[in-house]
Amino acid sequence: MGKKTCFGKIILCVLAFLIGSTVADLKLGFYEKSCPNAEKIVLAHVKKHIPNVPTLAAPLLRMTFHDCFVRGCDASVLLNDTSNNQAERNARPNLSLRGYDFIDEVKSLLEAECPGIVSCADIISLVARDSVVTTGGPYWKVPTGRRDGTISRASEALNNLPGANENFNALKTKFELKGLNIKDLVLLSGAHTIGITHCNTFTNRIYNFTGIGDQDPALDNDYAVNLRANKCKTPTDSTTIVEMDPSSSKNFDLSYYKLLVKRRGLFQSDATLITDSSSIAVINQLLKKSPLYFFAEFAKSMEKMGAIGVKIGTDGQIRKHCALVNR
Ligand code: HEM
Ligand SMILES: *[C@@H]1O[C@H](CO)[C@@H](O)[C@H](O)[C@H]1NC(C)=O
Ligand SMILES: *[C@@H]1O[C@H](CO)[C@@H](O)[C@H](O)[C@H]1NC(C)=O
Ligand SMILES: CC(=O)N[C@H]1CO[C@H](CO)[C@@H](O)[C@@H]1O
Repeated sequence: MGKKTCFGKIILCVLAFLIGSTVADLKLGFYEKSCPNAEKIVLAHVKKHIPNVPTLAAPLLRMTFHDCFVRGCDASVLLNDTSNNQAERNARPNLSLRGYDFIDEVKSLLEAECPGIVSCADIISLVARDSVVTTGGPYWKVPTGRRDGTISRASEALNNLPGANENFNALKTKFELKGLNIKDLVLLSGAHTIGITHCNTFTNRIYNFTGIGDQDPALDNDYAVNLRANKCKTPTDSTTIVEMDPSSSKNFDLSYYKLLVKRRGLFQSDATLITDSSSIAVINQLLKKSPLYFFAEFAKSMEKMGAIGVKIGTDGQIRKHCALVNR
């Protein structure tokens, strides 16, 4: 961030500095001495199971986003409710966040190998990367050494996680608050090249956009007609599953961006990426180049996201069970 922008946005700059200063403290192969097989065990478990359930790669990738945007990448997303606290995983945006069991399985294997050493936060990050790679997606570096948080609040998930109906400025602000820029926003949204959603995240766009029974003019008409006829047949459907990138929802490729420019982004948060000139520039650049360029740029943004607000050194703890704070 240049000096000029810093003067206007002192708070963002301080944040960016704080985030930047912790990046250096995560390191590749953090468990090399303390638990030499840790990363191999994670990869082996992913390779053994994800090919049988390839649709799990998407929610595991999404989990890093939901973890890192709330209190930093500290596995706060995995904590269970307690008698006097509603945790992040029970906040509305978690709807259908899946893969908790998978993370728990990996954690059990690692606790058996080296008790109390490998954090749940690192497990989330490693599992996401390995799952995406195993299904043919991009590789990114995952420096480790994150420690686990002890606090998880549903209200913070609601405040920090962007919603499917947010506009460009809202998304931009939420990403900036995490030290991520417009390019990161466009690239990370590219994760919607895999995975699924439920009708209720976008039915407003096809049934009742402004409250007069209309559809979102930003959505391609043929696409809207098709969604109503074949997918979300009623305005109240909340169970039918829809791919964000139909026909290639299992492939990590450029087709998400191809759809965006055809006005077929499924969420408003996707569609809005073609309403800003610098965001459009990033999309056009991606579309001009090969998928490998997308992979390389996506990797950089994932590395940035994976370093948000991490707890290191003696901060936090290494949870024994990912859903519970150590007693
Ligand atoms: C830019 C703001 C974002 C918004 C508003 C958003 C919103 C959503 C919503 C509403 C869903 C569907 C949930 C459901 O109905 O089950 C979803 C799915 C998904 N999101 Fe995002 N998302 C955003 C960014 C990201 C980022 C940064 C990532 C990861 C890098 C990501 C990865 C995914 C994946 C992989 C799925 C599919 C999950 C599955 O198949 O279960 N999203 N997102
Ligand atoms: C955490 O909550 C989930 C969902 O309610 C439950 O299945 C699981 O057993 C809980 N984990 C622990 C360790 O209490
Ligand atoms: C659209 O939304 C408005 C305002 O919420 C509601 O009064 C109306 O009944 C809805 N119309 C349809 C066709 O669902
Ligand atoms: C997977 C999970 O924990 N889902 C929860 C998300 O939040 C809703 C409440 O808003 C719960 O009912 C779900 O169980």
